[in-house]
Amino acid sequence: MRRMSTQRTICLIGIPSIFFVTLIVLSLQLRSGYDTSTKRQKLVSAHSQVYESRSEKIHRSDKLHNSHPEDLIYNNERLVLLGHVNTQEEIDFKNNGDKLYAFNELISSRLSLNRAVPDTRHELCKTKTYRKDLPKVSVIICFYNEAWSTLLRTVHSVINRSPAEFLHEIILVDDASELYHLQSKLSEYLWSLHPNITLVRLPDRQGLIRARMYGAHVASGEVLVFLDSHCEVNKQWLEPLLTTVSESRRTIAIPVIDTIDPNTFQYKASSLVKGGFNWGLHFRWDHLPEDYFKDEKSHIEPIETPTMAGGLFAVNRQYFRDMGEYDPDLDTWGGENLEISFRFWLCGGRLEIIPCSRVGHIFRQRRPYGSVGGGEDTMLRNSVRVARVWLDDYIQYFFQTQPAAASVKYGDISARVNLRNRLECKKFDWYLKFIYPEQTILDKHGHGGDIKGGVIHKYQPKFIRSGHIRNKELNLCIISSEVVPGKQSLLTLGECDKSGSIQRWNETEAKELMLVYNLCLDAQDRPDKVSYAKLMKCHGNGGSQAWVWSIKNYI
Ligand code: UD2
Ligand code: MN
Repeated sequence: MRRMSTQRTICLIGIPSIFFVTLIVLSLQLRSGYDTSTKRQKLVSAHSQVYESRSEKIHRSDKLHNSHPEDLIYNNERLVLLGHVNTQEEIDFKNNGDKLYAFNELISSRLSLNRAVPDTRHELCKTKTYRKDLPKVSVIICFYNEAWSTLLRTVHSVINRSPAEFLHEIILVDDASELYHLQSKLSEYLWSLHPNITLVRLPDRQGLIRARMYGAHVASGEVLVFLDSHCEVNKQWLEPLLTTVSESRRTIAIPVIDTIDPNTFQYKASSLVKGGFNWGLHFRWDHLPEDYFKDEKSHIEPIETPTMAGGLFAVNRQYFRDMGEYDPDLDTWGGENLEISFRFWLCGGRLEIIPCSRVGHIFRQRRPYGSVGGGEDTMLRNSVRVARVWLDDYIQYFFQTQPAAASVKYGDISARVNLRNRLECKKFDWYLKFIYPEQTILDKHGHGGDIKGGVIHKYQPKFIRSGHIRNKELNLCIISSEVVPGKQSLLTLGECDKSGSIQRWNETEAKELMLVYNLCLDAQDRPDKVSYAKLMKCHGNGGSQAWVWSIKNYI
């Protein structure tokens, strides 16, 4: 198998330059009237030119690695070695990467664009065979100021690991990036890489939601697959997704999202979980009921999921269009994943996670870019639009959880309300009863209760005890800065204060230390081997979030 994919890669790169990269500049704008911040644009491009000249040399080392397609560097020890910095140039490069991308670009740029990743599928997946007449796919990757190495590794992995007969085209949508390396150098590179790559440059930044819609309008494959611009698809990732969408045109097929560590670039398997949400309309992962895996086969069967994380999925192109694509008035980032999930379930579609399809994604701890036009974070306004169109009376729980939402100006939602009527969608009550019965309703104090009539098998983290985490000798406690959505919280040692919620930790049965719902203490590996702890979304997989008590003293 390995040899076959090696040959394919070399052969694609070796074909002469009769390939064309279609450079499309779309002048059409879905929404007009916002101004791009030219000041910021100038700043960023001036910065990126300096950055580019410094980084040229380091990028050159890519070429060396690339001479070994399917390079086997995924062992963590070797990744740690790759993270070493010796010169000032390398230190600057790393610091710039942290700032611009919120991941360790130094390691990434030293890794092969064709690196192999561990095959994280269940053993039963490996014996599965797929039809030869699956539909053709347009893979759409939107990006804004993405690092060279991660963007291109996404593209390389798609080319290397997708059967050529199903890969109709790859569409890259540049959401008006300002970084220098994404200008002419990128189109030149793509020109020589694959015959069917289209690069769409948006004249003004649109945000990821409208950028995806542009991509979908340019696409001509029967099926669309969306990916973020910092992914690595795994072995046989495409066939299971295409099988699901071709057998059931109304189903959105979602791969299991494996984790690429933003600090070490280690590729880690994720366990099988479902998508859910809380009443603040934040996406969350929910555990499957304990008895779910009684039968071995359940490790490879599609899993119905109430919501999806948003970035990675396959859908029939025409059905996506008929179902109203996305709300084009959702800005920059956030909310569209719950909107499309609610809409598909309520209006005749469905969402399934396909365990045999795995795609790695860099989960970073902060978003390194601001909103389109430089305004506030868009998540709340986007969520208000979603809530007002879809939640019916349950919107009270959203307002109860997010009081600031009540006064947010959310624009005109009539087109989406009309869509809901036109598609004859069900009431939100139905979704809660039949698709997300695990969801709880809130009492007036904001505590959860059961949805009447639903089957309750929700993963409720069971708290064993709760309290401070105190260093006895120093008499100091672990304290988090105020938890603000979208912002990394700082953990420090400080004076113990019994009343302080930012220092009250809940120990769960799964050995997590949870601060507020869904935020857990997570052990981070650093290339220099000094581990430290951070507050991260609870992933429920144990590992870096499982803490054991010991009486040993560590120095
Ligand atoms: C998650 C999703 C993401 C999206 C988001 C909610 C996964 C793995 N990722 O956030 O796809 O659904 O939740 O909105 O499920 N981008 C643009 N223009 C912009 C900003 C971003 O094109 O103005 C691109 C960006 O380069 C990336 C993609 O959109 O390829 C998603 O952005 P992200 O990676 O910052 O979002 P993430 O993974 O935190
Ligand atoms: Mn992402």
